[in-house]
Amino acid sequence: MTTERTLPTGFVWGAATAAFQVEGANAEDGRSESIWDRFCATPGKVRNGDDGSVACDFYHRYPQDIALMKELGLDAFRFSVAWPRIVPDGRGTVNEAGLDFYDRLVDEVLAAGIEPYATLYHWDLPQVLEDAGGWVERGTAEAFAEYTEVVARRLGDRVTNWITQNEPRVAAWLGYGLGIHAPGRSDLGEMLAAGHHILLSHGLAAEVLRRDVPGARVGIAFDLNPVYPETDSEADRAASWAADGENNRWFLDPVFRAEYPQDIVERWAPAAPPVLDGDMATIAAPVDLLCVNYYTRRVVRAVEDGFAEVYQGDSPHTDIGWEVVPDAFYELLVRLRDEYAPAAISITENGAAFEDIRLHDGQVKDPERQAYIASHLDAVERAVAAGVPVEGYFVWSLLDNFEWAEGYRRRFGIVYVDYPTLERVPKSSFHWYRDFIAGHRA
Ligand code: IFM
Repeated sequence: MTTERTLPTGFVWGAATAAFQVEGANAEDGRSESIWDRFCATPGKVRNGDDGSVACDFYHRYPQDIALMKELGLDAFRFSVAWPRIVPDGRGTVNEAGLDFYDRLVDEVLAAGIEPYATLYHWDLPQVLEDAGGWVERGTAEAFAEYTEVVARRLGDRVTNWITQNEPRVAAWLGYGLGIHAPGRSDLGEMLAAGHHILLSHGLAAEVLRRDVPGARVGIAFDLNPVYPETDSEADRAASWAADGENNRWFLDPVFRAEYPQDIVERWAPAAPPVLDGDMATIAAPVDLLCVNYYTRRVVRAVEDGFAEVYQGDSPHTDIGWEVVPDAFYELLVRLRDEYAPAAISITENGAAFEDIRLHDGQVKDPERQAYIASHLDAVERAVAAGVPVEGYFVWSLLDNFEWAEGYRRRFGIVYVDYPTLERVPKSSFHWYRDFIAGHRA
């Protein structure tokens, strides 16, 4: 690890959350049901039967959480807007009370001297739209553009940085292909349609933001998992390239090259994304920010019908079973610069789940999480030194929160949330991150 501080002045220090994972209050002020409310209510879908009805109660406790952000010395806070709060019917009538919440949130974040980064979709589709076909239908992308317009008109005078979609791969592959995330569908054709319409919705929303928010900076967040072959054999290298295509190139190529990767198109044929004339140009309109969510890599070997994941037994892993590989993060960032040349990169998520235990004195010590973040920040520093245009880093997450199908069992926060009381307890990684940021500023 480097010991010198090499990140440039002006580097953006942040922390991230997402609406469904922290807000709670899911029946308040006119919010409608989302696909995640429905999924949680479906027996056997979410560990322990957990749901988002209370979560961290961020909806009511956000002033306290902004005070914590201030104590950290953050430059920026990434949050997401819940579509079911803003347009409860998916299309049409706007719910002013929902907009008012984000209005207050943005004002208080700014009053704390922190820049808001707004994500427009972090997986909480209004259930009513899913009932009409969800992301498999092109109309959902159009509805997303309408919703974007409503949010942009209300917050655009104060929010400059916008992330249209968070992790389209997870939303489409896990939600429509594997059925392990909401809405729980498992069909290859539906998965490809959902993925395409989510990318299309990004392009349509970007047009709205550029039109309605002067000076808007627009980005899209991808979960990028660099893939490595188990051995140097030709078969394993081909398997690794295919896995990379499904995980990474399928999303990067449309946005940066206006095309889907041909090798994966062939692999999935006859299933195909429903591309209409003009879609790829809409998707590929230039973005200001490539937002990278990085947690781990994948190692694969060739098997008869493609590739299989190979568990790296000798490596350290986090509590959720993800291998800790900061060098893969560095290599990913260099590759993104070399192959896609984004104008700027922001690390909009990086962090680790570990099983935190509250000590008898009430404190939470999490040296493993601290080491994870430190080693990944070191990878960012090395990438910046190598000329990769990374402009910011958002730790995932500010708070322990609802980890989707894993419920509340997995803790990613640098602030511990005692769920029975909702008390916030800054972990030792919180204090370390605060000092690290201050050290860089100094
Ligand atoms: O909690 C999630 C987040 O919502 C999206 N990116 C990955 C995180 C950890 O799984």
